[in-house]
Amino acid sequence: MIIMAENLKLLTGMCAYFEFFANNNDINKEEFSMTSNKTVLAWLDEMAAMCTPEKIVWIDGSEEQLEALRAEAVSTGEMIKLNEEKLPGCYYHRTAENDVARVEDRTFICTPTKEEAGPINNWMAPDEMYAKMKALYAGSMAGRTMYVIPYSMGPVGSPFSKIGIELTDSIYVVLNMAIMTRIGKAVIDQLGDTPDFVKCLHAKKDVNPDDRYIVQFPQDSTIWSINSAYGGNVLLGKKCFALRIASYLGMKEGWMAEHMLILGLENPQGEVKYICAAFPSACGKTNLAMLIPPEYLKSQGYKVWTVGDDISWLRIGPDGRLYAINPEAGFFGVAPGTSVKTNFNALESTKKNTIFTNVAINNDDMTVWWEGLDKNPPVNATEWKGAKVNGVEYTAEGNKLAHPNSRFTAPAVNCPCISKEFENPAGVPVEAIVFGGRRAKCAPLVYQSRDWTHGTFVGATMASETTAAAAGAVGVVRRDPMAMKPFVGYNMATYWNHWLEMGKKLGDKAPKIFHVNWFRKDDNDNFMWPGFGDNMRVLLWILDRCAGKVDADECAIGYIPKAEDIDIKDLDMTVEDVKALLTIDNKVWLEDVENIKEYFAQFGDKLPKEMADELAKLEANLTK
Ligand code: GTP
Ligand code: SPV
Ligand code: MN
Repeated sequence: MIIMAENLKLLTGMCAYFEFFANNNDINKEEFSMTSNKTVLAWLDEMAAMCTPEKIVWIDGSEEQLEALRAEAVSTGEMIKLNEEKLPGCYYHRTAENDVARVEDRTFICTPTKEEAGPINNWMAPDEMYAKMKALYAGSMAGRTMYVIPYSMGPVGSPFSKIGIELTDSIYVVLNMAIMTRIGKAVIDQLGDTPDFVKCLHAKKDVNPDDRYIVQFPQDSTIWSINSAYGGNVLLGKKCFALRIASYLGMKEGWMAEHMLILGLENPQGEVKYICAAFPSACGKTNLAMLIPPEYLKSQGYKVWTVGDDISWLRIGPDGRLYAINPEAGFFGVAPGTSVKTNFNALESTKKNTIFTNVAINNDDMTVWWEGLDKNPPVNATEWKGAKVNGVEYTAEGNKLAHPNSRFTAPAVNCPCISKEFENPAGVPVEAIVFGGRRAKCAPLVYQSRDWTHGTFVGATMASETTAAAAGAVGVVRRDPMAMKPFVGYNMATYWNHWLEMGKKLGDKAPKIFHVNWFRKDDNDNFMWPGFGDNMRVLLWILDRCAGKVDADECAIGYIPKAEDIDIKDLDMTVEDVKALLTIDNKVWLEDVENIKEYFAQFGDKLPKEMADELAKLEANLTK
């Protein structure tokens, strides 16, 4: 066995592989593993005995090892190397046609009781789910390699950070995790001998959608995923850990894990204020986080710095204020709609060391294309499902070359506007929290909540049209509290209560809470607000409110800007247009109130009294 191991080391170019063969008791496992942590090794043994991989490879995070894996993935066709001059270090990956988005109907929160998971999560008793999944995992990695990825969510060693270990049989997952998280030897060394890590198991198996399960066991800090090879279903550090498991840990430990971007807005005096914003999937977090201000503001010296584009972990700092870190190290961003004009910084971030999933390939020069990149689809194209087509004719017929949820996985360090606080282990102080969604009608461009409790209600009653980020119908309005509907790891009503508790601890140091809607439409179905970089105009109003620099009108739903306080300089808009964006149609809002009543009813007596009181207040205000 030792000889075989030696050969393998040679084969992999003498790189720092740490490996041992499963089911092989005659070798000293510790010698080939990166740790002597007994909890880790016992768990690894148990998982290997169940999945029976041919071999086990520890991921040490070295560039040599990752490069060898890229070469292997290219040799098997799992990834395609893109143009090294135009897109250095970039690769293409295509997933199965039935495996292109998160699967919410197959995602489970397995708490001991159904009540702990709450009415809007799928639930099964842990024992039952473990038994069901063990049968699926049995022998699932036969003839394959199990990779062991130690990873840290948050800077290694930060008091905010948490460690996970993902076992996976997919090189695509390893390479994505290497971009999205901090991985390797430094992480396992940080873990030391403690049992304090999240146990993550992923087997690609045969990507059979009927046996696909994405399962969180919050009480066991365990995540099991099987029969998918797509993004959020399998990059277990992301939604599964950093939101579902972490939201549960946060509730227990007094902090928060939220589906929020973090941006720093710098004014011409060089002061930077930080804003967190929660929008549902594919509703503009990456875009807002990397915003480029309109020309006239840019020339005055306004800038936006990106701390995070998807997830925030928030803790109360020594000064009593709320501090945020981005637990991730990369962006798993929506490709369609990303262009030089809409999101220059995101596009720049994808120019090197990026993995593209389910976009189209331009075969002439081995670069990538997606709808909205520019108006020139490649003639000699391969569409996302793998067929060679004339891209001009194909798109002219109304077909899409890239999947609507096609994505790029790009290292955060590539981003031209990455914040200098990105690695700060203490995080950044949060001035404002912004909720938002896609609402064609109803929600105004922006409004401010009266206080933290009302702000919690505003978050709890968020609704948005569904997008291609999750499998299922697109464009259907659904309630998505705090943009956490698919990501809360316990009872949503208990989660609202946790928000209220955090508010009590923060007291008058609590960030101010706002709601925005970039997606309001006129009667001709056109967006009424230009969006993208011009969203800066709304952010400035928000920060002025936080600083007490601008008045507002109190109305039924909270504080609304005076129309002339939203700066429309250089825009093809009038104050009347802004007024239209700020109108509140009581009839539409009262319909929403009825819907919220029904929605709240399912939480029974778990619903915090404050939420019921706020709803009654809203209804009274609207009927006054
Ligand atoms: P996830 O990664 O799924 O969490 O998505 P996200 O919230 O980061 O959304 P993203 O910024 O990737 O935007 C999703 C889609 O919304 C893209 O097609 C964008 O072009 C579009 N979008 C973003 N911001 C705006 C805006 O201000 N106005 C309009 N009309 N569209 C926007
Ligand atoms: C989202 O859907 O909110 C995403 C993409 O950020 S995924 O990682 O697939 O969840
Ligand atoms: Mn997201």
